[in-house]
Amino acid sequence: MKLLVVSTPVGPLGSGRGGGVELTLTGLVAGLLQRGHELTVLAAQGSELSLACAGAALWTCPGALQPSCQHQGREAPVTLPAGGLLANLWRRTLEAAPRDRFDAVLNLAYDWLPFWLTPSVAVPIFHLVSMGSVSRAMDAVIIEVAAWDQRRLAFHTQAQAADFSLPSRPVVVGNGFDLEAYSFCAEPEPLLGWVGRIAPEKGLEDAAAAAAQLGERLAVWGLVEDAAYAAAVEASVPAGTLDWRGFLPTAELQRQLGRCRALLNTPKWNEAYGNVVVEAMACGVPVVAYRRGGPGELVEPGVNGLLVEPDDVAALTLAAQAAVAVDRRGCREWVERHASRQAFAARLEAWLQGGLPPSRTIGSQAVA
Ligand code: HBI
Repeated sequence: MKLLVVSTPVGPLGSGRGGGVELTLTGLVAGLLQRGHELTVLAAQGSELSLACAGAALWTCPGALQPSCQHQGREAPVTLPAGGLLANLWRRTLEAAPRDRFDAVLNLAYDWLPFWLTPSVAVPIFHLVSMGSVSRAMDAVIIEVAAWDQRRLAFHTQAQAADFSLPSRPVVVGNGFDLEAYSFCAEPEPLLGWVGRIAPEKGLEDAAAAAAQLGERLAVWGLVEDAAYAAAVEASVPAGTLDWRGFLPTAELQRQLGRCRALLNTPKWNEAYGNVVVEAMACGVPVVAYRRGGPGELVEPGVNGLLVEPDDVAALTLAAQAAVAVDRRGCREWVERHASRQAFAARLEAWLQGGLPPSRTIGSQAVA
């Protein structure tokens, strides 16, 4: 298939502002390229594609970055900044799709406009929904597409899809990672880890409290999206408990993350998937997570980590101690079975081809 992948308008690829969706885009582009599809990526000016995506064309667009939607509140109206990147991305998409004869457009933005356009344009637009329910405006437009043709939607986990009242069983595609990029570490240091955008919905304060309770250090990796929140968490535990490591590219992150004896994952919201959970397991690091959202579905107690009742810091602390009993090789093997790039791309291909009218080109030959 000839596919146009449209990225998130919150920031350029490679900046970390897109959060998990940047990793998802890299995985799906590289995976679909490996399966012989022809890909073009449309993203914000200043975007860079990783080496694994070198076979894809990269088109970029200028424009004012879209405000991140998960901090706007459930009743927030849809915003479209003047000279906005989102509008530019979709003007470019609607012009290029028929002209360059793309078989399908794959949207990764969690924004109103591309969902709203879907039933009204000839080119098949598919959406890999990147978050759970965040606002009434987004819920409404996602459900509108589902009512029109739910084959155009895919979700990362059942827990995420369950946020939306969908007419039929959701397509769940998980996620996919380049496992060669993650090296297994058999002998960890006495270090706990936490990875994610530093923002309230990620619940860093609970992991900090558990580490302080155990008298252990907690290494923290991620873009500080909310500085006031980060400062408040720092002040909530004894000095030296938190070891702030910043936002690192995958190669460096996995090298450091692999040394942790466990990752604490403390989402306060319905985390759609939990990339960091799989990245840790890929390095052999067991994950102690709240039984919530995607991580609640990805962690198999005793196999690749432990699950804890949400927001129960005392239970999180006990489980963080018990995590030493989880076999590190078993964590890596779980990822190889469920979250490789190849497995993800196969699920994506099945989803896209299942939603296309049979007459469109499948693979490189036109079919009758
Ligand atoms: N906000 N408006 C908007 N659009 C997005 O695509 C978006 C977002 N916030 C966060 C986000 N995407 C990604 O971090 C998701 O993968 C979570």
